[in-house]
Amino acid sequence: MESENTVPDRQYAPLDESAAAAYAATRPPLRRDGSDPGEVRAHEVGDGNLNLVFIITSQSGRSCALKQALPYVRLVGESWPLTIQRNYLERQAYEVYTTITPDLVPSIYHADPRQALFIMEDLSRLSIVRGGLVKGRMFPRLAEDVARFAAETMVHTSDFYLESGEKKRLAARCINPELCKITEDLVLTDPFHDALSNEIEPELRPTMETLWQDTRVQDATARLRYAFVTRAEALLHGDLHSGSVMANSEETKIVDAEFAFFGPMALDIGMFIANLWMSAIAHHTTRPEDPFARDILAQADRTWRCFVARVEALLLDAPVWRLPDGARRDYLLALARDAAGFAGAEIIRRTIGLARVADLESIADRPTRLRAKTAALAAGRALLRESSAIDAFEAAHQVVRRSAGLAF
Ligand code: SR1
Ligand code: MG
Repeated sequence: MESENTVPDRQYAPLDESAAAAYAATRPPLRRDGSDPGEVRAHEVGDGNLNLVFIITSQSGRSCALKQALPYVRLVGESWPLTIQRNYLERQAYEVYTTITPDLVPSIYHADPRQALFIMEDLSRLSIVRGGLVKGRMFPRLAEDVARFAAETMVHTSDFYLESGEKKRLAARCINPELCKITEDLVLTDPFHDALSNEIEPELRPTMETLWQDTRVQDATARLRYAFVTRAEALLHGDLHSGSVMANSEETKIVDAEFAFFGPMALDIGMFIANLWMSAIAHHTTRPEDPFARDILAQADRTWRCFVARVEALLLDAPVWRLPDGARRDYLLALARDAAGFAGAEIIRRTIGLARVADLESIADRPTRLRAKTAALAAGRALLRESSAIDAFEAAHQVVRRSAGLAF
């Protein structure tokens, strides 16, 4: 797994809280126009799988966040080295996003590639959406904002909006082999065979054994993996799940863009909707009488409708390459089918693979958790089996409702 990118620069050293505070005290936004920020404190809050994240506050009342890549996968430990260059790639992705959807990404104030860190806006006013959904909190702008982010950033970085050479040069700058390999393995390969990275509760093993022998599932995942590794269509976030979105009732920010790469356009939206579906399944299983599951399902539905409406409008207005009507219809149908397929793979992975979701894992009562995971696996499997034949994404919603037993 070692490559030259995983060997940190000699200047690189992971920061602790006091070093992070000292570092930020002399840089923007805490030190602005030479002003003294006073006493500066840092608190490490990173609860993701990969990085250090410090929230830094100053006596002068300013605050910011500092994100630094660790040279290994935090979730697993130093036995799994990982390029710290991902921090540079993440910041570069924000630079592109800022030109397209500035209101939906954090402001970046300072970057230091040799230390594999950047300082960005403090987003403490927002909550990580996954955590909110687990607690039954609704985010009223979520569907519209995530759909707008996915549609706008994807289409604006595609051959429909960028001149051919410009698009290829941008795609070359966004090459992200090590993080793409994580997704190839953990999302599109390992969950579909008896891999060591999977963690399968014993009662679910027969379900997984059946899924591994399902040739339609194997065909579908092979097609998705092929699309993932070969189709450099547009700049994607690459890891757009509910843990990569922060929101409150007025605002949404997309974070954790270190998996950004040029890939198949349906990936981001399919992944995000899959995470809403898992939330709906978890809530429906734990509290079938509570309308929250139905409301989340409606948000998933709305996310797709906003997304596809925006994509279609952008395509009709494309400055570089405007598809004729028939080709545009084919393109949108392929987008819906691929999104449903990627959603299926994401659901299986987040249920039994590495980095499983709190939506399901946090269900403390074991029989209830197993029922929720069984419903999720049924939904993921049905999506994979049926996605290539759906005639619209709405059919994928029905596949999930039917297979997971979401009876509303
Ligand atoms: C080894 S990294 C595991 C997961 O963490 C990230 O947030 C991505 O989702 C990745 O797949
Ligand atoms: Mg992440």
